[in-house]
Amino acid sequence: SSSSNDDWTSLAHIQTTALAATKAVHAKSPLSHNMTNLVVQNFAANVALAIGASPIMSNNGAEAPDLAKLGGGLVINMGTATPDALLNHRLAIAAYNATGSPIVLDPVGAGATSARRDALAYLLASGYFTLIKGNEREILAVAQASGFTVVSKEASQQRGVDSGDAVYTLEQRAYIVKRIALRERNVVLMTGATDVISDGHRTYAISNGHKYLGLITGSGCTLGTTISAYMAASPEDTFMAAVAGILHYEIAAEDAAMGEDVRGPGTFIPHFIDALFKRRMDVVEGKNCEPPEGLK
Ligand code: ATP
Ligand code: TZP
Ligand code: MG
Ligand code: MG
Repeated sequence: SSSSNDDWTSLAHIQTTALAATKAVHAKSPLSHNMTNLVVQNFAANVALAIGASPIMSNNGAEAPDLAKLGGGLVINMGTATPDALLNHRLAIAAYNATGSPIVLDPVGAGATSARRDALAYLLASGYFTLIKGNEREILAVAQASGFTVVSKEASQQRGVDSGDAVYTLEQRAYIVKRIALRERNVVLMTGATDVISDGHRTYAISNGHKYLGLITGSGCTLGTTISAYMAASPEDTFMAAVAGILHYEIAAEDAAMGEDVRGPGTFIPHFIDALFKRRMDVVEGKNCEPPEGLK
């Protein structure tokens, strides 16, 4: 149930690669350097630990050159960014680009205000992002910032950090992420009930996850943290690393939501951390690793 590509060989390959990537995060415990918003700091650190990564929340650009040498990944999340924060982000982007380590950009709320649109333009002009992720409105803001005219202004106006109802069809979403990825020569992920991810050549739709992820704050941000660790641990194919991170995250959400004690978004959160950890240990021990339904 995880891919638009129903070719058996491809799905088997995705499954094998995803399991190997989960094991790589466990084995390498990569640094996940988060320059993130004030809302999700603690949640993101706990998600990183649960999947086997080593989190550091550091917003000081001056220490980025040292951290960038440690083989980890960086998250630039502009959820509560200020002008001062953007200067630190630019220093960190330069440091990670210099070592070639991966960077995730999450332009939170980029479609909501002109200050956020300016911040996005500033960040995009600051260096190369290995992966750009966001909800529909945020990725539309990225498309506009990179000069595409496929997007109408009304469609991209965002209220706060939440995306609202989906505006585009799955095919249109796939087209948008593919076009941006080809232009930026990176990986682009548009999240939602169905996530669409592309490196310009491969484009997958992933419909795992649970509606509770849409009802808690920080699920998009902590997916970015997860992907940063996955890309750092499996740098040979950052697209497949990101797919693997999404599958780990969303299968864990499904498992957590099934818990008897889960009665809503509040009780979901601690069970989700547990399920992220359990999914990791199951994969490491070769348990519960059945391929997606389409494989049978
Ligand atoms: P928004 O603020 O618009 O909710 P976000 O940055 O929180 O955006 P989401 O689009 O909610 O990001 O995606 C975060 C994670 O939650 C992704 O893994 C996504 O697949 C998952 N998710 C969100 N809503 C649902 C849903 N209704 N069903 C399944 N998974 C979902
Ligand atoms: N306000 C500024 S950042 C933030 C809020 C509520 C968190 C957004 O988290 P997510 O992961 O995009 O839902
Ligand atoms: Mg959400
Ligand atoms: Mg978000």
